[in-house]
Amino acid sequence: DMDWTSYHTLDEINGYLDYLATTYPDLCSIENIGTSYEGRTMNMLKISTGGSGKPGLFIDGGIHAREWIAPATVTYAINQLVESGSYQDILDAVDFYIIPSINPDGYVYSWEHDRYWRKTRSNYGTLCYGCDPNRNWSFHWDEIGASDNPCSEIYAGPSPFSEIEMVNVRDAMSAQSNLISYLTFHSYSQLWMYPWGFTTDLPEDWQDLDNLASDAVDALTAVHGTHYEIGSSTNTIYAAAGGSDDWAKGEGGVKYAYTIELRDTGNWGFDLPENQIIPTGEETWAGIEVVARFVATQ
Ligand code: 0X9
Ligand code: ZN
Repeated sequence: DMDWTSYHTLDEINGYLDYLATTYPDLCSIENIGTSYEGRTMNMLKISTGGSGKPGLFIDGGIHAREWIAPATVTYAINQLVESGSYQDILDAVDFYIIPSINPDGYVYSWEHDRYWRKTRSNYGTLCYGCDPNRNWSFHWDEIGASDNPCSEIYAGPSPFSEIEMVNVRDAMSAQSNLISYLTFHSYSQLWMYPWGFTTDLPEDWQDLDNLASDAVDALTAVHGTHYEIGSSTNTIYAAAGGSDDWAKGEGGVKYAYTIELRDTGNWGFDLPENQIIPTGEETWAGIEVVARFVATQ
């Protein structure tokens, strides 16, 4: 079981997914999508009322280890969907694929050794450990905003998809045929961003992505008044190629791909106090709900 008054270990998060699959077997199932570099099992929660041909929504968090509010917010959203009993209409119309922590080795390292660890924990014979998993995807890999230095926090890795965790997530995404949207949760800065991250150019359908982002952020802000900015990631924060969002849209064919930078804007940064987990979950869920209801119409 789970609560949102404190941050939770990887084992606790995995335990929550197991509990859901056991408690709601007609709705929740777990799929093992592979193993991490250090040998941890990566589990994906599928939330589906069954049937075929439904539109899909893929959600992940924790690609960056120290961004603890991301897995917490993703599990909060799962709780709303599955345990509140309030969203049967959404559940009837949409299949959800959710992985709260897609960099499990890094997450454990940030708990046990270095609170501010960002990368994976792979090592290919160099002095430093880890690649930036959000510079490791193959779409325009290493073109801009990434480093070839293994000691850099934005090390792109020795090759695209060198990181097994990102291979696992890519394959899990590719295995779903009808994904309309991909939401990947980070912190911090309060931004709701869409591709591209490798160029200042916008996708040809950017207006569609901007419109849905606006609707989501309006709902988010209505909950606690939290201000978010919207835009393409290059034009909102910086250019950085090899992100999962750009891959989802550019190669994965998922039209509505978003990177969401959660609270705050830098006061607490990665050390967002635990008493902000629930308010962050509440407002972010309002945004996710808007996306889910939109996906249901597709
Ligand atoms: O740099 C990142 O990976 C993300 N910001 S963070 O501070 N959480 O590290 C932003 C990623 C935006 N998307 C792309 N650049 N593709
Ligand atoms: Zn991040």
